Amino acid sequence: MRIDIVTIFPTFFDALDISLLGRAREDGILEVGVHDLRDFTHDRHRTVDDKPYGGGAGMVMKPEPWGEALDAILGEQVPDDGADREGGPIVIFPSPAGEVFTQAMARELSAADHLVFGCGRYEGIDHRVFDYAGSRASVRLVSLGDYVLNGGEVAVMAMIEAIGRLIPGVIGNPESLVEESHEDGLLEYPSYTKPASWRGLDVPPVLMGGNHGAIATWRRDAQIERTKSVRPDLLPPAQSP
Ligand code: 6GU
Repeated sequence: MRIDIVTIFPTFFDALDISLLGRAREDGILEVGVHDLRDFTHDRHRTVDDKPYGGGAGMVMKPEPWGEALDAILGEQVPDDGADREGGPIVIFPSPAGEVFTQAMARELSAADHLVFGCGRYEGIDHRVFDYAGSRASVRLVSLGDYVLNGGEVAVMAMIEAIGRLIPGVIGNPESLVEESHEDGLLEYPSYTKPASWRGLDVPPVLMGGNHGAIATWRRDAQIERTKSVRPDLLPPAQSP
């Protein structure tokens, strides 16, 4: 997979060199390009923002640098003719006004060949940038959840980690992916390791008994209990009597 990121804080993404995703990049599974939006300006101050039409607080990101950045990244990949974009690049703009990012979305996006992330700052990006990007690629506005961040960088980092680890070959043991929170619609069961007794706290005996059926049942029950108490919204609606 190829990932391009447009941001006014390129060093923020230095952290992508480390850990699992750093290894995936060394192995050639993942290719990442980080682009400084200010490199696509032409004035002495490298201006990327201006006052909003209609007034109001804050600044809005100007469309011109975004247009040039998208042109440089997308190149001739998709003609501007409204053709079928299936399989083409997907441009993602992090936004608290977007659809909520989920494990299902991460899995879907992990199958793409090319993702482009556009990190907005200030009060947002001139809306025409989304329309223009939509004429060149599939566009999605995506939110991490119901709270406000100062800019898209932290959100994009989270999305890249969630997506990147689902790309085949990135995680050494793919089986570790199937029993995680959210993969089967439930939160994951609690895990324990040695010692069996620690500071007066004991590991549930069933996990040490070697009865695999009993262990599976205990884990499933623990998942359901945990989900009921912390995230009842994830459970199917209760049966009416
Ligand atoms: Cl994706 N961006 C910003 N700026 N704030 C957010 C968010 C994204 N998701 C939740 N809050």
